[in-house]
Amino acid sequence: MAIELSIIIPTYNEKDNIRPLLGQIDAALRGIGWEAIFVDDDSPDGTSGLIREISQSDPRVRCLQRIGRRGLSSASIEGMLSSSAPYLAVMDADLQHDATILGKMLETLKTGTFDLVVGSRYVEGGTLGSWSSNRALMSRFATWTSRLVIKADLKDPMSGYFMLKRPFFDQVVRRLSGRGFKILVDIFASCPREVQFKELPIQFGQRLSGESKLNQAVLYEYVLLVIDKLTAKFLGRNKDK
Ligand SMILES: Nc1nc2c(ncn2[C@@H]2O[C@H](COP(=O)(O)OP(=O)(O)OP(=O)(O)O)[C@@H](O)[C@H]2O)c(=O)[nH]1
Ligand SMILES: [Mg+2]
Repeated sequence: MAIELSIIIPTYNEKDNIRPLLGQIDAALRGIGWEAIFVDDDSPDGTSGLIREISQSDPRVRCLQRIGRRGLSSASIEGMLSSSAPYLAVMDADLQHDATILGKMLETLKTGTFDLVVGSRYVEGGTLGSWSSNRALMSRFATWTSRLVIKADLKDPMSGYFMLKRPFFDQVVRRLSGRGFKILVDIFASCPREVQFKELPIQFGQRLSGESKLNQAVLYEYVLLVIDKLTAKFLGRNKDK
């Protein structure tokens, strides 16, 4: 079966989540040609070794191991660049992203004129799960700040779960900053035209295994991304004059 959809999954110390995640993807995408491209930043827990072991018996599974690098956005971009499928999805490895909507995301892209579909926690039917009020506040704050660089009325720009069409990716890829962990903000802020998008509700799951990588560095990198994009915006404007 031809590969129609590549699912890019950035990983850092997610060993125990890999097999359950592949099981969920497989169940969700019966009858669809898919592949999973894990982009692992040399996790000390041996995540890449396990993925390669699985690839031996399942050629739909691949591992792109990066050494001396970190960052979810650059991992996602490089994973997408390593695929030749017409549809590309990005999702977390920790089972927080509900794989059952992958089919619906694909269908939405195939039947509509959208460039991109987002799994959103902030549209009707979506939920945050059991986040602490601090964490929810931080996410709201980051979402609000993203308005500085994104014109679109995107309710969940912090989402790491989305699917897009390859021609759209090709259109934005050279403009991406690739900095930090918030690639959706990067994509929207880098697109030279209005992005045609749809948000589908997701119920954000609980991380069952492994540790969260959300820390101050993630916040710091996010602020740098916004500054980067703001600078580009102003420089671009000056050039137009
Ligand atoms: N390749 C790569 N993957 C990363 C890196 N940091 C995080 N990830 C992966 O990116 C995904 C999201 O990271 P999480 O730590 O789950 O971030 P989060 O979902 O915002 O935080 P929690 O809700 O606490 O889990 C997971 O699959 C991580 O393994 C990184 O530096 N490199
Ligand atoms: Mg997570």
